[in-house]
Amino acid sequence: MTASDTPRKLIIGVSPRILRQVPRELGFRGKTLQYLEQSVAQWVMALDAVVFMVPTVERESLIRRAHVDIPDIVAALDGLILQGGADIDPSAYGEAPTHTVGAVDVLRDRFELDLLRAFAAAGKPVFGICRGMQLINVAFGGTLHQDLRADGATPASHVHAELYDEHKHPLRLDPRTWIGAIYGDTDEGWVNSIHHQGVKALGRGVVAGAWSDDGVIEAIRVESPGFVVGVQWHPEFHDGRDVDLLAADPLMQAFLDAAEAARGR
Ligand SMILES: [Mn+2]
Repeated sequence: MTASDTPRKLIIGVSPRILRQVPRELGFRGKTLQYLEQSVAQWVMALDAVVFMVPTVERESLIRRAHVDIPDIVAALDGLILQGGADIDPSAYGEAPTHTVGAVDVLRDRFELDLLRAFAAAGKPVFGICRGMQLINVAFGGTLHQDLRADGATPASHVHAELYDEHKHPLRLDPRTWIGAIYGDTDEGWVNSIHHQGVKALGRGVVAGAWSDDGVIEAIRVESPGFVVGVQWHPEFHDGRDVDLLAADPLMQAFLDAAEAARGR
């Protein structure tokens, strides 16, 4: 057996967060940063896949003239992870923003929507984390609560500034769904919670599979061939230190298994 007989490792793309107002002490005066919080990348690599960051292509910029575009990115990768981050501009789901919406980034919204639709159309898996899950719902025509509490969706807070990723709540899983199957030996658990928005109306063919104890949708899957899924919590922060929290690796393994299956087709 030679090196060429060894199948190459899966290559997973992660879309970056964008920082347009860079703190002075970091330098980069007047520049925009696209960045990756390392936990996501470390989580993927721990399960033996290669991770590349996929910088946002700004349509009006010089990069566009280099003719690198969505199909080139889809062709180069076996799967896509959409990270958490800023609120989605409500115009993406046909609403006017209320005062509860935080900073938005329309360019990132547009790029990630195009990217995820292209991966889904190519039959390559997409895994959305927090904002990424919300974006999947929006991509298929769903809507969001611009703020869960202000909308009256729940009296409980799904975000806690001081506790940050130590803020958690119980989760109920539907055993008949993909997420229920992953955690087959239990239909409940705990997850962290670092979000103030959430799914309102589900998109076309989007199915919920997990809910918080106060009824907020916490996991979805697009009901189509392929594997387009999202979770509202941040599994990349479930590092085993809090034994109450659902193990993260079964989720990532399911995503990588889907990427391997898609590669074989
Ligand atoms: Mn939550």
